[in-house]
Amino acid sequence: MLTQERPTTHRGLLQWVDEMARMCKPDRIVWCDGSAEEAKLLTQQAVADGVFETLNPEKRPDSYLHRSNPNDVARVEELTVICSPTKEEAGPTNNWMAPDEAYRKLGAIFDGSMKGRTMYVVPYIMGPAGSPFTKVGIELTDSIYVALSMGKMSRMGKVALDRLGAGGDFNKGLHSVADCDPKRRWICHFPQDNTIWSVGSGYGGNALLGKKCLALRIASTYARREGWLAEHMMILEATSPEGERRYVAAAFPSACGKTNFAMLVPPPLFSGWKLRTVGDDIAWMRVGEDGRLWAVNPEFGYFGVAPGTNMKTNPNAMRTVASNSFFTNVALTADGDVWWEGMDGPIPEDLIDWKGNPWTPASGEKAAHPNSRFTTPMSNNPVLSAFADDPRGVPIDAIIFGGRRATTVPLVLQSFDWKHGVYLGSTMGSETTAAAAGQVGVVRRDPMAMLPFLGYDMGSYFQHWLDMEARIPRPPKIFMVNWFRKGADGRFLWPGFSENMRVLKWILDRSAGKAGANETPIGYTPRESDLDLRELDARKGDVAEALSIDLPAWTRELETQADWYRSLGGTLPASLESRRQSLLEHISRS
Ligand code: OXD
Ligand code: MN
Repeated sequence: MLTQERPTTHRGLLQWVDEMARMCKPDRIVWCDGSAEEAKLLTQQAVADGVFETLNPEKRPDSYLHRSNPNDVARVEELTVICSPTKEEAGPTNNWMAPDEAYRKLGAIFDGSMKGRTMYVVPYIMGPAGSPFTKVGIELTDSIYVALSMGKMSRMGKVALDRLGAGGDFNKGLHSVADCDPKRRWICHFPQDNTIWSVGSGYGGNALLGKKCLALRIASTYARREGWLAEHMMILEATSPEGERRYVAAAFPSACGKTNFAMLVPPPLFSGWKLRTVGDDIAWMRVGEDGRLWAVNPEFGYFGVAPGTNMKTNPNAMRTVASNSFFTNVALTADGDVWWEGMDGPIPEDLIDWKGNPWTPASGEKAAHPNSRFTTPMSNNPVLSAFADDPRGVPIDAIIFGGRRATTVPLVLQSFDWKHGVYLGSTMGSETTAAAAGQVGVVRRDPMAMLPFLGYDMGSYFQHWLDMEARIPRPPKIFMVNWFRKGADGRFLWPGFSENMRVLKWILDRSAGKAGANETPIGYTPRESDLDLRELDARKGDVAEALSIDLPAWTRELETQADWYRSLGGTLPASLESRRQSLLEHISRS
């Protein structure tokens, strides 16, 4: 129920809400309890305010379209800042601002920013209720869209205040869209204060503070201190026809098909396999009493990229968003449904584009913004793992790092050991998608897919990964995959999507010490005969090429990695640089 009563006796929380309200000066303060009744009332309010447009209930029940300010459609890495006490703690890959200066600068923007508006107090937990992994956050926001989205993306309301009790620790998140001016937009993190201040943007990645801000940037600093891992990884459950249940966690940079992999549908040959999603974006991993690495998905919903999602690339996502979902910056059909580029079937007539204007294919622009999104609770997912909500998490057998590389990186590679796996993760990269077919694109290094999401110094993060080895008596095996390798003519060598099951099976078998491999100077790769390629629709020679190791290309790759390592400064672990050098020597001897 919408209430102005204060449903907690936590003095620190009450004082902080008062203090922030004195600064932001909202007309009203509403404490969210996370009930279905409250979501209904807030949704009605959002429709009345024009924040949401109701979609056709016959086509898309219980679903709404939101159009953002056109200047506010994505994460803003250049305005995302780690405000640790020293610049060295933030490291060379993060923007840094002195904490005092950041509080002063953003305080001036927050001052009076909520006049005439409601401040929603949104208590939430990241992690399953009752789990030792779980962290509490409170987000104060003047955006009804954010308050409602937090109810889909996190376990929100009473459950969090119950967990917090009268004196527990919580993340203090303050958010205001303010005047949505890109010149007055900042996303600042204060790890030492367990605080996030985000102003000037309503976009999910900037404004749903539980996700990238808390579950990755702030949590990564806790993870380092407390000896666990907070990672930009999906978690997938795979049960074999014999009933053996295994788990993998996989990191891919944004827009490399992570959500698709998390909802993979096996091809007909593998129909005896059951694949289930535990998480699609974030994994928190701790060492369990059995010495294995156990993971939870701290989130409760998916905030996925809509364009390109269809019944071939991700049928389970299409089923997930069939109802009870929010859509941001997609196109609207004449009959009140949503549409985006890449959706199945012909392009509907009379579309309204993401900015609210009539659209035809001749318009010369995309109807849906390329970063348009769906927001949907994980309970909608028809292939949700029965263990997605398990407070203990799930035991991870394999960690997978993936990127988008037209050349050099083979379809799959297994590291020699944990340290070599950390080395692979630390150098992973993706080619810019603008790269012309067949040409070597510009590689952006995105270690462990964490470049935009790490809350501290990158070299120290690599050291933390190396240190974890001694803490995990039964560590997962580490792999690298590349679904995107191309032949000389620019064609993809591997069909991808469902067929990635074949690679997953090899990874699971290798983790269990079962499948064969070829030992190359840069790691283990399957021979064609080690993969189950029956019924695969691929041109002769393509798979062999996708698996091949091009040693001159690897020599160039290892040489360019030197620049990346040098850019990280003095905290880069020496063992990683010596591993790079020894791999180069290994190649030159082979
Ligand atoms: C995301 C991202 O939204 O990685 O998950 O950008
Ligand atoms: Mn992500």
